[in-house]
Amino acid sequence: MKVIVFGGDGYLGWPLSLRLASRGHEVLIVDNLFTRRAVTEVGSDSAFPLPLPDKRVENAKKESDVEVSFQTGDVRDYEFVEDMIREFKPDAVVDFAEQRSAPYSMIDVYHAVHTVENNVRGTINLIYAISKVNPDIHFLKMGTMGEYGTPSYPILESPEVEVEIKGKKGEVMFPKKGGSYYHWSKVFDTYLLYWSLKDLNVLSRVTDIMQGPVYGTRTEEIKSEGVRTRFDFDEVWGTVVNRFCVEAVLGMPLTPYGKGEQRRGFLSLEDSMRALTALLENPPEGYRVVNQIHEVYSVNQIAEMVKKAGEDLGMSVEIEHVKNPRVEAEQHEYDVESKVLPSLGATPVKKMQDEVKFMIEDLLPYKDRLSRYKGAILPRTDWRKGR
Ligand code: NAD
Ligand code: USQ
Repeated sequence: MKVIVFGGDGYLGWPLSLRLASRGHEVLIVDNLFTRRAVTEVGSDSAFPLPLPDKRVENAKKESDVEVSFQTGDVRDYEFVEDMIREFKPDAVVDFAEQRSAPYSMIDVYHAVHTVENNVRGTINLIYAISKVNPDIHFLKMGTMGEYGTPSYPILESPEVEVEIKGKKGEVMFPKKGGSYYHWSKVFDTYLLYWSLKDLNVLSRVTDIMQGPVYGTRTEEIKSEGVRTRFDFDEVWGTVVNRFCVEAVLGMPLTPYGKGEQRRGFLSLEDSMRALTALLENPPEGYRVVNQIHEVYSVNQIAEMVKKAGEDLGMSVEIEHVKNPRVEAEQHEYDVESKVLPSLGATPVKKMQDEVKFMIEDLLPYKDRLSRYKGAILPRTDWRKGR
């Protein structure tokens, strides 16, 4: 297969590019390096030093014997996107090129607008470019489980659901409820994609995969420093498991927000890569929504797991709940249907309780680097007051 990975410089895009290339696919990465700049903007940096794109590509060849190409560019630039697709002639296009931090989208009006504009504009550009160049291209879009919110009803793996209103039945799009401007931008992406395929009929194969927060430092291809993927841990860009591991390494108390009973479906970086690869290698006819739900844990359970892993490694780890800066349910149902990935044989191979130990071990040699950004760790971005 030939695949363009838009957003391939990021946490998920880089390891996916390595994974696809190592399986013999031809990969072109396109990225405008936004996340590198935006993490600096909030006073932090990746836990592992990130080589510049050319060097990264060179390291991949040297250290992992994997060949990928890199093109700097912005998915918001329609002519550029269409040219890339016309010239490279991909079988599949992966779209990771989005502003992906919920707290970043809640900093102020400018960050909210940037998030929605960046994400939705990129999606529309890709819909147009694919439909114009070759509607048969498989468009794999990374959605997010957070599009659904935390409802009291089961979350089905279906784009539509039947409703009855005043005695009349009809199909509506599966209900969504974002918890940040970021999450709402993903909801809008989903609606646009489904409508473009089903009603406009300008796309023929779309996978909209909903993943929960991804954690981890390792994949099969990432074995040396030069090919590591970025790893964020500050209050804006770090996701909860990754943050807790860094807090443990720095001797800071782990920070469950509020009651800590919020539950999410977590998955390791390796399991995320396996799922995405299986979906790309098995494209759908039409529209496919995929819920990837591997390990459902509360934030409190994760804190306990990281504490135990740290203590097993001889560290002393405390847990200290902090006031929740977000607007979210801290106790809720989470009943998620997930049939597509198991049907493709993509079942989880990693367990969080093992992985967090490896993560702490991988992070320990970078303790001095991490401590430089200690001031960026405690939550400052409040959903109602901003930053
Ligand atoms: P990331 O920020 O590390 O990667 C996103 C990449 O896209 C970055 O390299 C960034 O520079 C690039 N980008 C952003 N806007 C762009 C633009 N306009 N043009 C070109 N490139 C652009 O984020 P990630 O964690 O790798 O997430 C990738 C995707 O997966 C996102 O769509 C995110 O919403 C989704 N997702 C992430 C997680 C998670 O836990 N990390 C979980 C579920 C879904
Ligand atoms: N949380 C804590 N303590 C912390 C950090 C977070 O208790 O120190 C809590 C949050 O309040 C939230 C949960 O952990 O309830 C998850 O937060 P997160 O920062 O790990 O994840 P989130 O903001 O939801 O976003 C991440 C990715 C995003 C992706 C999403 C999947 O950044 O790109 O879409 O996970 S999901 O959560 O399923 O929507």
